[in-house]
Amino acid sequence: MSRSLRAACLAAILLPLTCQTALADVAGNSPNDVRYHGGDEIILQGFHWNVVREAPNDWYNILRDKASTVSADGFSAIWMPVPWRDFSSWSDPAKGTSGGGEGYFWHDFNKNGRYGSDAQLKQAAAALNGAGVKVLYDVVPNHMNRGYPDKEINFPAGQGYWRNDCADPGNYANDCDDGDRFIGGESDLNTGHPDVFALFRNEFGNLRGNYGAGGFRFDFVRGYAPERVDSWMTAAHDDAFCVGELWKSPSEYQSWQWQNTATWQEVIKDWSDRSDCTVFDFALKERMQNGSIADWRYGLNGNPDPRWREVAVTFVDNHDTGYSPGQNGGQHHWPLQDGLIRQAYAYILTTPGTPVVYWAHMYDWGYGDFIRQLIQIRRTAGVRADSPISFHTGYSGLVATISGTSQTLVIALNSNLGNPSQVASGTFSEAMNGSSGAIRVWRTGAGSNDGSGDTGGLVQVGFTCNNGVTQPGDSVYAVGGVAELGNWSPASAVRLTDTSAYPTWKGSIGLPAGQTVEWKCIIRNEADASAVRQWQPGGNNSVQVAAGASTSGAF
Ligand code: 7SA
Ligand code: CA
Ligand code: CA
Repeated sequence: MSRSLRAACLAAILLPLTCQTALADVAGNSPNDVRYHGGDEIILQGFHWNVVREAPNDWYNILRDKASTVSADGFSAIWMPVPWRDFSSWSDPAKGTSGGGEGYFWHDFNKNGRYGSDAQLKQAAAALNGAGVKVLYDVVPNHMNRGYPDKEINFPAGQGYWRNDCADPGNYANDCDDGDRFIGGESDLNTGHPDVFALFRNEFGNLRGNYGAGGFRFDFVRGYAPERVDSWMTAAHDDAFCVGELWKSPSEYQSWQWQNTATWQEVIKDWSDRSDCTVFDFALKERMQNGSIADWRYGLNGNPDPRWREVAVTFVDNHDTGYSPGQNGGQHHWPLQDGLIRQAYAYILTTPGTPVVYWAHMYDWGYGDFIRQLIQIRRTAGVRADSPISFHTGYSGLVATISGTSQTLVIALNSNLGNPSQVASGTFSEAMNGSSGAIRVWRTGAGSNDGSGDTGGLVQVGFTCNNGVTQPGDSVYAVGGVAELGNWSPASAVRLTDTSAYPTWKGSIGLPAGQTVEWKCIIRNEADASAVRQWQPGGNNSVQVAAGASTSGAF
């Protein structure tokens, strides 16, 4: 924000709306009518594999209480666990794995499962939606635990409801299933049967109407036709966000299927074309696993065509591929090597597609501050699912230029690139320099040396507010005289997230280097930004912004 506009904002202090820096949540489908909710989403995976064992029957309460933090961290949506109860329990002695109850082997749509009760789910969904975080439910229409005793869903055998009702289940062409089987196939539902189709259509409508669904994550989509998903979305929640999990390598397709000799990108893009949903970018995941960092450009989100980039949902790891706190370390079917996790988050959070952050990385394993900073860089630059991206070879590692709606970014990961002017024109300032130079991000625009005397670049400043005694639902925020502190508008103030020494509140906030910034502590309601309970008394706090600076105030 230029100095003149900043001055105008200060003068317009009584009209905070003119200085809102919070970005609106854009809705609507893509130009090809894919349900990507405006292409400006940043998603948190709101669970890991072991939460039903680490926090049995309490996970919905934890999500309810975490809602304002998830919002303050910059997420616009959360991928919720499967809401249907699953009392299964299994172990595979050969592989030394075990589990059950996570929702993927559900037995009916009753919501009183191992994540918490129906009422607690409603509370969590209300808190998240209230904090501006859309709720995306994981749904599993391919199969169910038909063997469970007192189910509320009963499809009798032999009437076409099940895959194996129609013909020889081994005969791919003649069974009641328009997709792959889940393991043996005896649990697979025939989603083409009108009653089965209606069962799920009605439940998706119920999740929308009564559980605040802002969209869905479709599980095991290899197991049923993509057209089925499009029909369900059209009938139950047409312009909501949807994403499909198509985790199936080309070599897993039959030799006579075109996918067998196609690329991972072509396989998942075809699924998106037929479902009109976004799709997890397993093309990028495969390159992260098997390629060099320069090869990450071959993910779907790096495709030269924006119509391809914009349907990618990028991720580093999830509850299947990655580790999880607790039993067996989770499933870790395809974990990214630790040494690339920061580079991978730097990549997906500064490039096109819709990024997803794994819960354990954000809140269990200490990557939170790093990811928060990257989310702020993405938001400030206005990077979208379809943003233009160009890759620069001739340097080691990965170097790319991304054109956001507000700023241009240059990223250099594990690279010997010296500075951005080698690959892009414009005046850049450093936005991030991490992992001993292995992760560098520069940007043009606000904060750069635009001749207004700003010396460009944001540095992290430690903020402390003492004696911040608050009521539930209220938090302590920092508000002050620069855009990064909301230009004195409480609605754009920055929530301090570290309450480990309550009633002392702490936080790290990026501020323009070289400036003297005035600010105050305030106590504000999290959900209602206009409800300011208390301003810090006395004069303003002041800080000279430089690397390692810190500043404090007290009520
Ligand atoms: O190997 C990793 C990769 O290495 C790379 O080098 C490879 C990649 O191709 C290669 O290039 O990826 C391969 O391996 C992946 C992981 O298995 C495969 C992928 O296709 C393949 O290429 O991914 C598949 O498996 C994932 C777990 C699925 C993918 O969609 C699927 O494509 N993920 C989602 C699906 C499910 C199931 O809903 C969830 O599974 C995931 O969390 C979700 O994200 O009577 C019933 C019955 C019998 O039918 C069975 O025979 C019997 O065994 C019961 C018993 N089944 C039990 C299972 O054996 C047991 O494992 C079942 C009741 O419980 C468990 O199943 C779990 C599953 O283990 C777990 O991951 C399931 C239900 O609780 O929940 C989860
Ligand atoms: Ca949106
Ligand atoms: Ca199936």
